[in-house]
Amino acid sequence: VPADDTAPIPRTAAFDSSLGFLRDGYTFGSRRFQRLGRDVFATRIMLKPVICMRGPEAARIFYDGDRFTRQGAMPASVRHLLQDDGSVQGLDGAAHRHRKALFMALLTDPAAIDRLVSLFADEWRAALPRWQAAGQMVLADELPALLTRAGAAWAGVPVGADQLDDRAAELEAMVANAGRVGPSNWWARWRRRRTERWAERALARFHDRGATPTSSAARLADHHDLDGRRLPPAIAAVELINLLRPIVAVERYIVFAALALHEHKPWRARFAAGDEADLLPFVQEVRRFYPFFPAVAGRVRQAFDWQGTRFPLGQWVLLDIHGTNHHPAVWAAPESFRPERFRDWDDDPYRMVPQGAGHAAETHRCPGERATIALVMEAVRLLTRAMDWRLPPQDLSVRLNRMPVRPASGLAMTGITGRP
Ligand code: MYR
Repeated sequence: VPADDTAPIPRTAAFDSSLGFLRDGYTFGSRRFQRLGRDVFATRIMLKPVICMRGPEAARIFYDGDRFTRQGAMPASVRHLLQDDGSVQGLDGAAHRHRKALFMALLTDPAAIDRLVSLFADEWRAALPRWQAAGQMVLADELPALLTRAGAAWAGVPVGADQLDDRAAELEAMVANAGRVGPSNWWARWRRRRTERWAERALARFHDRGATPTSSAARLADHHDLDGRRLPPAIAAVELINLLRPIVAVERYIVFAALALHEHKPWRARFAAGDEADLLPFVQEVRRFYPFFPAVAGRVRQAFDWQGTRFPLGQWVLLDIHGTNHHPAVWAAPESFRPERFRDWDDDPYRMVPQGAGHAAETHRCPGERATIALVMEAVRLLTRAMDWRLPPQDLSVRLNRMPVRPASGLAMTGITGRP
């Protein structure tokens, strides 16, 4: 909590924090906010001056009012796997809102979410006999294929059995390598080109059919930008990947939800008994508590003053998302897993920011949060009511210096039996 938030922004003792960022990972910001006694500090990463901030007020400044652009804010290693040139994440202002409206329409319609969830549950139930026959499986290894098939069918570009493993591995590699640099990142980028070619071919089928587009892919193929033109095929392909890749990334929340069920057995028993009163609070707490996206980055496109400091044009800024979700002045006992805290949740869009802050239609906040929550809720139902399982001894550690991270073992489950 800032003692005097008009005093100049403190600097880290280190001239450059690149090594600290690699070493501390998700806790990079929190450690320094704590040490410096402010929710904002200045340092350098990769020798570039950066201002890091956390908390609801910082989230509001970062997300609202068109102050920031994502152009030039992320290193190429992240950008090419998660965003790519010409995609909705890189647009600003009116052009962004127009393209974003399509994503909002596709991802927030309750019927569309229900359809995605039921396709996912079908995939899960179809895999169950195989898991049961094997007596074991690694949850993190199984989920990408389930989510890829469900997501692709939902989007209207079904993936056949012959293509499923490749597409699932490519989409998962984009997520897994987003925070890495060097050969594994280049490999994921190289593989991504295959996904892009597949997506372009899949979308080409929708052109010039004359019918009203209904599926998400068809609507993407038919989308017109503000200039009145259809998206170039390469951009439409990137946007199709922007629908599918994050659906596969939900795997990470599902793995953490399973870990939470294992570590907090009373919740598992309650959901198994069919008591869903706290299912949404449980999933919200999974999204708050476990590490997913560490921080979002922006560059100032409209200079402003905040916290006694000028944020000049071009200034590089990191909003610490994980740190905001664990802010000790915002959350009681932030390091405890307590779904109860979300029972009377006021939906404050600047406090709970696992997928960004503010209002998704106007900002770069994720448009797929409701779909994410619905998928994780369904996964918890399946994990507690459709099957029995246990976690044999394994390495469940969550290494906070790996971004993104999941439990080291990926959650190896044994004793799998389906329930009627
Ligand atoms: C998506 O596919 O767009 C959704 C989420 C993917 C989560 C990946 C987390 C990446 C870590 C990036 C490090 C950024 C450092 C500022």
